[in-house]
Amino acid sequence: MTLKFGVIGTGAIGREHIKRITDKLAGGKIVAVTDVNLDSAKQAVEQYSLDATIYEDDQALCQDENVDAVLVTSWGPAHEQNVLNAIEAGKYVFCEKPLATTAEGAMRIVQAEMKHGKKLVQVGFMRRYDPGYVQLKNAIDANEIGEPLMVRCVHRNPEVPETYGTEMAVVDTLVHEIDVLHWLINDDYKSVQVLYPKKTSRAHAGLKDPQIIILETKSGIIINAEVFVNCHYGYDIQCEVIGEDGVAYLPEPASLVTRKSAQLSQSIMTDWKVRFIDAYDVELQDFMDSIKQIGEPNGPTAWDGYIAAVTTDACVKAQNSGQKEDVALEEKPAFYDNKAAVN
Ligand code: NAI
Ligand code: NAD
Ligand code: ISE
Repeated sequence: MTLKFGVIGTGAIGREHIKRITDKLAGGKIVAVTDVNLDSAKQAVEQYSLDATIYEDDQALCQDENVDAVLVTSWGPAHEQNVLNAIEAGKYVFCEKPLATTAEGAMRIVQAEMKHGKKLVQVGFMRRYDPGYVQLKNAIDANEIGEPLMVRCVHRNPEVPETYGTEMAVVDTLVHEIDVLHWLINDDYKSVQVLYPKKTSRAHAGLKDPQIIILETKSGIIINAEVFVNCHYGYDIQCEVIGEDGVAYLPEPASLVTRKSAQLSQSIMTDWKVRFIDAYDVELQDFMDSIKQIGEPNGPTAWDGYIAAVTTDACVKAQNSGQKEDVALEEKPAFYDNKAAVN
């Protein structure tokens, strides 16, 4: 069985996912596309020689009977309505992060999915599929470093466009750490505080960069996360978990080491598309395979999207108040307790 996708948003990551579903992964096909910029949708169809219907809006795309699953790769503020339209049409939906830009928005999706009665939604938190993070999680779960006490992490981008504002540092960028870290250390967030170090001269006027975000978990683990999106030198993701018995590091991506002209060197990646390329492949393949095998997606759920949104809301509040802010989650509904296993 081929899973037929309708794509909402044919920008940077929309095209990356179209390409991998069309050329690389097994069992999926793009049959419909839309973008608020219709020219972009038309270009994507031409670029990848797709046999796909171009729709004027997301609602019409979701209602297409030929579409089994909707891929949401529009910009963040559009995701909530895109996903609600897909659920309304009873379609599976793979939504790039963030699921919604507010906790209330994410909760509306959770409620719509529960009302539908079956899991339809997977959120694009691809780091859970990255081999390095999986190794780190296995080490923590196997108690190799003892109880985790502290985490230090770094999320650096070489540069960002003028449209990237201070809030996006948490809603668009830190959201990856927010999702992967609570999964990694099996704990929930309790509070968050944001500090602003000296601003880089490379950040535009409306952006505070870098930022330090301090998250505390319910068991007392302190996470110190740096977001620095004009670091200039590369795309650099680091994570170090300090436990009672030892320390575990996220492996650096494999890279050739050279010795030349009295220098020992290794290159650093510059592009998110390349840094997590395997994880994007595996997450989308898993989405397709689990729908075929167990009738529902098996990856990060709408509830994970809700946890991320509550936490980013608290981070935005902390950005503005300068104070420690609470992360207040609703009780997890039983609907999200049982994770079906892929055979
Ligand atoms: P982009 O700006 O290149 O593309 C977004 C596209 O969506 C544009 O073509 C825009 O015209 C279209 N669009 C916006 N609103 C729309 C709407 N309401 N209906 C239909 N089309 C709409 O952005 P990019 O970089 O592709 O990011 C898209 C999403 O993917 C974002 O949510 C971003 O957070 C996420 N993303 C995730 C990454 C990851 O590592 N998982 C990496 C990059 C982006
Ligand atoms: P982009 O700006 O390149 O593309 C977004 C596209 O969506 C644009 O073509 C835009 O016209 C279209 N669009 C916006 N609103 C729309 C709407 N309501 N309906 C239809 N189309 C709409 O952005 P991008 O870099 O591709 O990012 C898109 C999403 O992917 C963002 O949510 C971003 O956070 C996420 N993203 C995730 C990762 C990741 O590592 N998982 C990486 C990059 C982007
Ligand atoms: C982008 O949307 C992503 O998701 C990238 O992974 C992240 O590094 C970047 O900061 C975001 O803007």
